[in-house]
Amino acid sequence: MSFPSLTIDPFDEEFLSDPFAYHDELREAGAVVWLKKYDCYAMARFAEVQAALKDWQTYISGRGVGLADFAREEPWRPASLLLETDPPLHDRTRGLMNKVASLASLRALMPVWRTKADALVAEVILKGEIDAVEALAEAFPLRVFPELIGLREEGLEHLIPYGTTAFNGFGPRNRILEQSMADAQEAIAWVAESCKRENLKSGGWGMQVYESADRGDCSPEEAERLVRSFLTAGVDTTVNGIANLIHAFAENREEWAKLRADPSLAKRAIEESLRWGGVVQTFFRTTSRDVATDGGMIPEGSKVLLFLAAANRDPRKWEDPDRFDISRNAGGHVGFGFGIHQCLGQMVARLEAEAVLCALLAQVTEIHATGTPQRRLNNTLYALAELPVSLTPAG
Ligand code: OVM
Repeated sequence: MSFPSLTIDPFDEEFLSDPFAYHDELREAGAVVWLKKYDCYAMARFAEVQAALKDWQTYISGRGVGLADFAREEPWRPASLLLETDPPLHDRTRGLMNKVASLASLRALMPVWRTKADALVAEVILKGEIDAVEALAEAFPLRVFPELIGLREEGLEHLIPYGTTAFNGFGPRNRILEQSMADAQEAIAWVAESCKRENLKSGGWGMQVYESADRGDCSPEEAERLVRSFLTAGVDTTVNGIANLIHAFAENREEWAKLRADPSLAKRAIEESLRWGGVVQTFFRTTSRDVATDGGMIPEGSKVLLFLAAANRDPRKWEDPDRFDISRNAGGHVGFGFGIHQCLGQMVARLEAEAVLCALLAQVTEIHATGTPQRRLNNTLYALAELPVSLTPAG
């Protein structure tokens, strides 16, 4: 074994509670390292992570993007037709989903989302001290996303627990995964039902996937599985993205003042929060061949853990990387991944964040922490359980 071998467990509770404390060690150890505990390779530097994400022929997704190798073990649910596939199948499914999840259909919704965010912030601001996770980060996506997809109203409380479990599912079968699986049985059944055509409203993105199937782009069975991708990837991610954004400003009050002085920085601020926050910490790939690297050879069929969040704070790429600085151009971060699998819903995520941020800008002069933020440990997401803040009303 020619690669540096580390005993570090990126899925243990200590690591997951404060992953950034360990990223330096991973990046400094080498461009490619060996993780003894899981018999897998890992990359944490920006250049290598980005290159691996780009090289989808070598670093494939079809054997799963979690620790489990689908060539050796059954996935816990039927594989995603987007996330856990390679071309040519991936290109077909991604192509039809790109048309459904178009920027054009989102543009029309933006004024509606802005009005809803304004109303939510107006409600919340009256309460003084709040938990921003529940009051804003969870509440806002749940007010807009189900409608976007065209979900039935009953059972929406299952969306977050389902996403939580799916993201835990990319890690090892540790206590975190076992517990969330046990908790999510009802949510899993509800999501499966919700993906069926008869449970989707016309006009929503869900039904549009079935209409794409009607045109011959995919089978009805594939449509059902593709709708599941929206439900899996679309909620716990944006919830934590918004929580992270508020957290960033609560911890860096001078940045909030800077944004208030120049609201045209809002888009930059969101991008910077995506770089800095590390909401999606990691994804795996599997090597399709022996790969020669400077440090040695990675054999075919190896799992490689890519640390997106570590890449986004790599000092080789970013100046003063741990600083949340809304003046910086964070463009090119890999928080949404890179290459053919780059997040399909990234514009939904950005527009949700923008709606909330603009509502806060209009109504709030100061955001400050009133307690210690609590983490919710997840094998993939750097998630917040609780974010106590007080919002000072404007005027
Ligand atoms: C999916 C999917 C896509 C992206 C992320 C994700 C749980 C799932 O297609 O099901 O995370």
